[in-house]
Amino acid sequence: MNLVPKPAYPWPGVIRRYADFLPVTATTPVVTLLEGNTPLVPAPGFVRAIGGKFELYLKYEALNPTCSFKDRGMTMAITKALERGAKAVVCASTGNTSASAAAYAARAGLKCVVLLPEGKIALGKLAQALMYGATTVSIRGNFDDALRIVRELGETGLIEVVNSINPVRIEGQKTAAFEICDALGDAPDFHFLPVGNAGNITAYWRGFSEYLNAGKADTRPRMMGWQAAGAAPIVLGHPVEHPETVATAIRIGNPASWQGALTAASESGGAIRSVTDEEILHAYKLLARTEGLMVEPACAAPLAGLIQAVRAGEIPDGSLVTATMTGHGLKDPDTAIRVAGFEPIVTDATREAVASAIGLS
Ligand code: AN7
Repeated sequence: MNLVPKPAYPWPGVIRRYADFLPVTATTPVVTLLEGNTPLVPAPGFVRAIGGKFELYLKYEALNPTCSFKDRGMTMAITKALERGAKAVVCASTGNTSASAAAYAARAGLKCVVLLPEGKIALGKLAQALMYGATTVSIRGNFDDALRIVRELGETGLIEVVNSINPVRIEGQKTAAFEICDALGDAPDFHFLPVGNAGNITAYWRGFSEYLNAGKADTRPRMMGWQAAGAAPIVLGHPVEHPETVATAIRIGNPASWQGALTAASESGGAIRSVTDEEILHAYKLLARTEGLMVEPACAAPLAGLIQAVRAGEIPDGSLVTATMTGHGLKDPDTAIRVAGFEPIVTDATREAVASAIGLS
């Protein structure tokens, strides 16, 4: 297979890096923004702050080209759409999928249509969809309504769906699990991540499983998936008609990959659980202040979950724990400014005034 990276690009993007594990051939027209290869950042300060005695590494997916993990799946979805000769793609989104689809479609020269729940999209994500030139439709409904409409549009055969109901999205996203194993030398003991439409937990479990089968890891982690309490259909065991949470990314009441999440949890000896918005916002701020990492609120769900698990004595001392930080904190500046807890101090433009304001005089 002639998928060898050009020397000018030390990191070739996830399709070329993991081609042996993906449904591509030498002639596949790869559309990439060189996504993947995101840092696995140690978080000892956060662990200390929550009273744990284990190692925690955060897969900081915020550093993908559109600042979320969606780019791993979208490089595959847009590549395969182009390979099949599609002219237009469509997705429903709580924000990050639309940002990613819009960017990769722009790069491929495809038309992109995104359906968003009106008023429930973080500001940065909306800015991305508009800037990349996607036809942006705000529907008077939630993500689940948007996904239903997208499925119906896809059935016309005139437009290609790039939500994670498109199986190649999951294929691309599993590469994050490969990278974690490559970085650590084996799989972790536990992996924590947020659950919305449940595509990512399905993808990680597939990735960890394929690496085990390929002899590239000796174990698989317990998969610990976290929903927001107001949008926790998998935990409750039934769809939620009106999901609500501050973590708008995971404001989803009827996840498409519901079964995949249940399989990941049960086969791995893990669990799908929920955390309240209050717990989410606490962990959101704690991470920023103990580690200098700003993530979007959805990423704080697994961190809040980790706090719960530590309190319950479920994380043995010395464990190796990883967690996916799925999206960048700058995507949702409104929430950050609203919950930060303080505002800029306004002073006259003199040394004396500033010194007095900061308590130096
Ligand atoms: C930051 O963009 O569903 O469980 O339409 O943006 O795989 O859905 C986003 C989901 C976690 C949940 N963290 O992942 C969308 C969308 C962030 C997210 C999730 C999302 P899945």
